Amino acid sequence: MSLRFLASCLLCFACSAFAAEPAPNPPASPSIKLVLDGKPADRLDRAALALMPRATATAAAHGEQPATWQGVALQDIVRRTCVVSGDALVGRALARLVRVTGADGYQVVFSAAELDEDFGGAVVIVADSRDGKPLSQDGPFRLVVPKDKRPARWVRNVTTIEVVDASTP
Ligand SMILES: Nc1nc2c(c(=O)[nH]1)N[C@H]1C(S)=C(S)[C@@H](COP(=O)(O)O)O[C@H]1N2
Ligand SMILES: [Mo]
Repeated sequence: MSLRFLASCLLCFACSAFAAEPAPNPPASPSIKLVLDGKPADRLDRAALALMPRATATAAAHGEQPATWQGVALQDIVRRTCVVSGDALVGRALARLVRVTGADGYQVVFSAAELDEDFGGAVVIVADSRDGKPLSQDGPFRLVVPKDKRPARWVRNVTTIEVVDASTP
């Protein structure tokens, strides 16, 4: 066995060992976890939200100048989470809640009917941009509830949206 052959074998081994090293995962883009009745259903990142119908509202929190918020209607996200036959909200679905959680654990709820066009039809936006710019410290996702008299349900840093069956037997 020549020295050269041995050297090339060693080199090959070293290379394959190096190649076998798992590639570091690219950092996951921030996303919102969707949960249906306690079970993780989906994740929505910026790119996924950008593919959904866009919603816009002009609204101001706490004496700030009104801003133009853009994102996706919470109702569209709820519809995507609940795979229900037909669109009408009937039966037990009328006892559903939509719970939104922020990174600090802050939580608010809406009733499914409050958001549904056939009932309350409230405009609630999961915003990813403000005046044309991505959200910074309050984001990347923030709830905007233009018709609420106080901005307490404008959850900052939204991490989770859950659809919860709040009916009792
Ligand atoms: N994640 C998170 N979002 C939150 C809160 C909070 O404590 N945590 N406070 C709420 C309350 S009570 C208000 S009044 C508004 C304040 O929003 P602002 O800081 O843009 O004025 O944020 C809401 N969103
Ligand atoms: Mo508040």
